[in-house]
Amino acid sequence: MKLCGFRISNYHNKVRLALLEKGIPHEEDPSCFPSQDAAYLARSPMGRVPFLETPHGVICESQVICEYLEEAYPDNPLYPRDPFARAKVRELIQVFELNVELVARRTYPAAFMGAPLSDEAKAAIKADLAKGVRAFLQLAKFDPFLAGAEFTLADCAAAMHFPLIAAGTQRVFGADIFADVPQVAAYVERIVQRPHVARVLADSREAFAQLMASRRG
Ligand SMILES: N[C@@H](CCC(=O)N[C@@H](CS)C(=O)NCC(=O)O)C(=O)O
Repeated sequence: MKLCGFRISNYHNKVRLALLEKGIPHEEDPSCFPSQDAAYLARSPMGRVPFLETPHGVICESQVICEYLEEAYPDNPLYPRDPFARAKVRELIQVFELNVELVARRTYPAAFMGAPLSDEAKAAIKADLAKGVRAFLQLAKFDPFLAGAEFTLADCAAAMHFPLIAAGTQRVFGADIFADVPQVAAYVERIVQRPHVARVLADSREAFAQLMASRRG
């Protein structure tokens, strides 16, 4: 089993964290970067990271990969047993990723690569984010984990997405979109106490610093 991607990617890190939390032996190829080359597209049809090489073939899409891991490796579960509770965790992940992370993602080229972003585009992102954040906060429990009493895949996703969303929106709007939500700051402080979360985030920061240094050089 090989996780292919790069450690700056929050979606790569979400899967890496799930692998570590579940204790699944794996290799990592942290040198795969998004590409539209035919050879890369054969492994990752949208040319994105992450993808997982398994003995049976390749799987892309972080959530699908995590669902596969959960089914193929039932030990150390990252979903509750009860079907309704499982659905609520999936709902939380999907609402967060589709309506918050994917919307905040529209700030990343401007925030991290100096790309232009018009005032109209900024206003549209802000309006879409307001809807997504409201929906997400309606569902999130923070008690103490995102979906309630147990650490779940929702935490694997959120623990990796929050820092990037914070950095992107801070740089583009001058304030983290969650700045006025104290439950989020408290949650982030709490979740980094978990050794695997701390390790994956530290590796991500190191990879980001290396990328910046290589660009300067
Ligand atoms: N829905 C995908 C999103 C993955 C994604 O957006 N990956 C980014 C890096 S964090 C990427 O490869 N971007 C390049 C592109 O979209 O062409 C997943 O969950 O795996």
